[in-house]
Amino acid sequence: MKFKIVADSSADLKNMGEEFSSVPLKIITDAKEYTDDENLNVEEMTEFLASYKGKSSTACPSSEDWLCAFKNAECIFAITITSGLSGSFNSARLAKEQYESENPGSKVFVIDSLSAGPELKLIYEKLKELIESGKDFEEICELITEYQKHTGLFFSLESLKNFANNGRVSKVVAKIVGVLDIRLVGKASSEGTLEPLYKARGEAKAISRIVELLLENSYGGGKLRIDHCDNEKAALKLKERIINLFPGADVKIGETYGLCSFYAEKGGILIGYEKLY
Ligand code: X90
Repeated sequence: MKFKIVADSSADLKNMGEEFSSVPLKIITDAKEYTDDENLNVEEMTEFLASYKGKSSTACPSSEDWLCAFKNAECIFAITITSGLSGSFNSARLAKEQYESENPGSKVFVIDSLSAGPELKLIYEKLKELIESGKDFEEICELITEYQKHTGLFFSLESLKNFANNGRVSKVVAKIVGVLDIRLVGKASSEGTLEPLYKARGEAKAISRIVELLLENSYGGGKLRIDHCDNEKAALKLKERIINLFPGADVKIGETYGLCSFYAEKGGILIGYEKLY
């Protein structure tokens, strides 16, 4: 196989065909461990976690996990969840070193998404398009790096419990949501961390705020990908607002898989979008 795209499971991509592999992260509790692969029953996991009182955490893939996914390909693009919050990027980089030295002539380009969920989907789609257009490896590396400068991620979260319990946001920030119907609207910062922007009371306000943020951040009707955690209603509402503003916009709705469901929690929505500049 000449080209292969590999992404960790934070990309919410599964079963994308032979020239793609997803490398699972894990969701760990004292009682059960979940592997975020195509066999995971996300609904069962979220239900279990909702009533589970003990400790829970997540684990990134090892470099061996990445290595396994690279197998038999000559040119590989590996997309990771943000290095600002996870060790996945580091594991992928170690795997790249090993794969390239064990398979002379092979090339691996590791892409730190500085994001999660649907922004990785955009990177995946762009890579696929570039590969299909017949560009060579080096050219694709340059073009995808440029593309990443023109994509972003917003989110609306109803709870930050799992983020706080895992030391990935402060307890102070976590406390402002989860009460009185408050949602935290924010974005992936340039360092790939959670940047709180706005406290919205009620879903309608959160959606309006996201629309404003998109416009302020040069969204102009390009690709927009919404992944929701058990909240299709909000995703559809947001889609409708976008289509009203930009009738030709390419908007798609998907679901969060295991890892993003664990952190985004029930009701959370993640929005990856293309900027005009
Ligand atoms: O290595 C690990 O154990 C994984 C840690 C992942 C922590 C971040 C998960 C983010 C999931 C939630 C909202 C979007 C925030 C984006 C910030 C860059 C998605």
